[in-house]
Amino acid sequence: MQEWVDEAARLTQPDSIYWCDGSKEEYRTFVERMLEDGTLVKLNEKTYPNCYLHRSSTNDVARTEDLTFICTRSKDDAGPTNNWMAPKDAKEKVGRLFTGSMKGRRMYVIPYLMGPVGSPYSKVGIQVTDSLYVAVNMHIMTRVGKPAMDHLHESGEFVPGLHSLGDLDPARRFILHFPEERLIWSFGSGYGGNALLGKKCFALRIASWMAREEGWMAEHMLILGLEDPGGHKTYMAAAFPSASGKTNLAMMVSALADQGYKITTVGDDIAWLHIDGDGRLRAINPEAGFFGVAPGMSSKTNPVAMEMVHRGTIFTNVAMTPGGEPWWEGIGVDPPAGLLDWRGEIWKSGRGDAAHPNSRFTAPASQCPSIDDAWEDPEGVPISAIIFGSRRSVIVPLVMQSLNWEHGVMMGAGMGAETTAAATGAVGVVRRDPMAMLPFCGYHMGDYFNHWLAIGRKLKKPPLIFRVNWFRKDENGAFLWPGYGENIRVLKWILERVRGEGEAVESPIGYLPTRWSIDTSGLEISPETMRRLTEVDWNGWMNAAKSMREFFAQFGRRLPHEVSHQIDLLQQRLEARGV
Ligand code: GTP
Ligand code: SPV
Ligand code: MN
Repeated sequence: MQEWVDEAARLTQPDSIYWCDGSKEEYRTFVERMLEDGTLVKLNEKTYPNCYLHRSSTNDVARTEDLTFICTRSKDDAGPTNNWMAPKDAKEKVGRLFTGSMKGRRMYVIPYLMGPVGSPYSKVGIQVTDSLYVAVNMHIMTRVGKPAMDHLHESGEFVPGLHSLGDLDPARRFILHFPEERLIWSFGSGYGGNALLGKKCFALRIASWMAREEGWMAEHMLILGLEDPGGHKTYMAAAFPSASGKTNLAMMVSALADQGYKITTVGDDIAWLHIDGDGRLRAINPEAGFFGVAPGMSSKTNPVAMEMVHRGTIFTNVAMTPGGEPWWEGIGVDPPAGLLDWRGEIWKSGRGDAAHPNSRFTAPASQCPSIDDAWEDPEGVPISAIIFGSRRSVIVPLVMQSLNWEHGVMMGAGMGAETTAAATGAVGVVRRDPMAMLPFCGYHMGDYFNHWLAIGRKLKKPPLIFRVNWFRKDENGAFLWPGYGENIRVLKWILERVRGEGEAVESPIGYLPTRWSIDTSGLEISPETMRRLTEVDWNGWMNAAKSMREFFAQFGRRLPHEVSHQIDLLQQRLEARGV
């Protein structure tokens, strides 16, 4: 580790090197320094104690998928859905940018642990960075210092990550992964998934590669516990693309609380899944905090997260009221006069969003009111259902269940999703986003589907696989389903299916809930709306099947035959129904 840090310092030439210990005192010192130089603004101490606002550079506000590369020796190993550079070329090109990039700056060395202390599934990363903002965010998002060093003494393994802000020019921004070396290089961005290297770079891209080699899975999934009226808990994991509802589902306040259905939170973004001795899938949350989307969050939609972010939280690119409180679209109160937008300028209505659509909060998981008792269990929690979901304004029903594991893998692999502000580029465009991993799979997607199939074969008690869609719209563009806390009604049906109870009809696309099997008690929703939510657009599905087939074709020989077979079966079932 010392050798690697020395090497990084020789390349980037910082004025000094500081080794982070992860202590509260260190966090306070870093915050003080950033308040002095303006990197952070202190928020209202009475209503938001120990909360700060950071405004990032205006061209550095989201992940940049076009500047993200998988650098494998063979291009084919990165697959057709990843950007690729040869490792040697990447190191030459970006090595030039790193050369002397920390001159006049301090290098922070951050040893961090991904996963619970004492877990056989946890892994160590070392990030060096010249950004204090990154350092304090890593403090919240991971376990920095002693937990990492202790684990390192046992395992002797770590994933190094070199990060420098450079001049934040997107023309000189590169997010590079060398999975064969288990190495990360990130240059020219200070934002979220580009810069907090434990998150998407390590826990998904590098970890997905390690997971395939070692026989486990690294997935873009929340983990939640669903407690029934008898107090029995069932854990579920759900993969939704960025900004598509994971944090909200994981922290939902159940609309069926009076019946005794309750949600607890294990994780909101990433799951590492292993097969246990009984042949069940178990999940740990490798993170220690939440980097969540602010817009749309209110005491109505997500009271748990609202309570969580009222102390000890860092806000990035939200708006600020004259009283020093954070503000965003959908917070539930009108924008006050004198509101400063995310750039720090006086906001006027009609001038676009006050908070950036991808503005975020960073808060410790331990502070989450709904945190699950077992969230740091070294063995993880057993998973009974896997749920795929995405934004689809048409075609995809509120919920359906796959016919079996292979059908479920095809369902996830062919998932269509409308893009969001979490990455740069157009918003609302439909693309295929397999298992919500399109931007995060560190290897060839065809091999990734194969890995899912292989895991399925090894499981004695495989979780059931479902597809959900909270985002179907009517002809006026309004959401048909109320969403948020009402999503418990869908989870209740999923739980019943897991127990072999809930009613369903078999259809060409999977098992659908029967007319009355989704509990709508106490919800004002017309039978007509419910019918539309669960209605199947058969022609739409036939077209979707064709579009999936085209998408899968790019994987060539590496596409598992099981997946093409499942598409054949889907088309045959649709045809047999006269579509
Ligand atoms: P990442 O952190 O980018 O991975 O996002 P995420 O999947 O955790 O998404 P999050 O829960 O933060 O939600 C993103 C946006 O979707 C927010 O603006 C939410 O208010 C909105 N949203 C979440 N759940 C629902 C829902 O059930 N219905 C509707 N209409 N919107 C929702
Ligand atoms: C996502 O984009 O899926 C996120 C935010 O969770 S980031 O950390 O920027 O990747
Ligand atoms: Mn995410």
